[in-house]
Amino acid sequence: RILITGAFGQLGSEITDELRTKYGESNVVASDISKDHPKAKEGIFEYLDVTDAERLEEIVEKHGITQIYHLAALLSSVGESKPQMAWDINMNGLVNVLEIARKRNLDKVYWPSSIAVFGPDSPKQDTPQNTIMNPTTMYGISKLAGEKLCEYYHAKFGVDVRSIRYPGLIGWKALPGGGTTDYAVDIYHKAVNNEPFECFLAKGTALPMMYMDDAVRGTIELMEAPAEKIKVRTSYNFSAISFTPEEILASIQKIVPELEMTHNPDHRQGIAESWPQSIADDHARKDWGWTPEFDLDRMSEDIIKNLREIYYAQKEA
Ligand code: VAH
Repeated sequence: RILITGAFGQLGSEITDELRTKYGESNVVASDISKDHPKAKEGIFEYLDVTDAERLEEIVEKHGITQIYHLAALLSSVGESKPQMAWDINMNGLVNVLEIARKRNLDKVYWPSSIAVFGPDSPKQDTPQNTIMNPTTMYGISKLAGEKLCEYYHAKFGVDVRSIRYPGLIGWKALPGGGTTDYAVDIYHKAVNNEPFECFLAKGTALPMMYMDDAVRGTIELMEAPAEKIKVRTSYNFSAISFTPEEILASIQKIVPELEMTHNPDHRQGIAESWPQSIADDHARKDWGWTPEFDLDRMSEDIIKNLREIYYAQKEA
């Protein structure tokens, strides 16, 4: 049975739905720190603050958990406003999950890392799997430390923990929670509501990005791969597309020509500039057959189609 932490977050919402569809609702336990979320009524739910090791053990025991998808964390932008809390949640949450996996010999653990583990002196284009990594955000520091901790728990205790360095994830089912790539979700909502879009990043700021459908599929493919294929036990580089704000604008304008964008860079500009512009994911492709399916235009078509249905349904309601 699978436990998901951070199940109501941007990624958690989508992975929870997919795992319930794939393995059956009774085999997936969603947990989150927000109790009164509408998704708490869909399937099995447990309140969990991942820094509470006892509560985590109680849930694992009660439900006979054999796998944990540990998605609870503070992202890059919100992490810079509360760096001590970001370290506490991101690191102690992970320690608690790895410890329970070790003590109870769980089958597998999934834990997301990020391209935020790279810093200003990492190569900007086609950033390789192994290179200079001097992150300048607390989020990136916690992810880099987390990768080393995962590698240690696998080498020393045999914990089968697997990880992916996600680029910016873009989906329509759930809103993002405090990241630097959130602008690329917000722009679609403005497009379908015929509102002007103000971008918090400057023109020309390219970042690695991926459609949520690709990220969810790739994550589950990694978790279902035979253990002997997983050669990277820090975290796999993962890539699909890379674009600037004006490139995603142009893609959306093919469907919503009247969409307009202005720029008003804020503190997230500095974070974005410290990150790579594109990622080389040859190890994921070679070790477990990763291939993305969505390019920018196909992603735009899919998101706008789905958001229009949602907003239309809301107007009719
Ligand atoms: C963030 N969406 O912006 C996350 C992600 C690469 C970006 O880690 O913090």
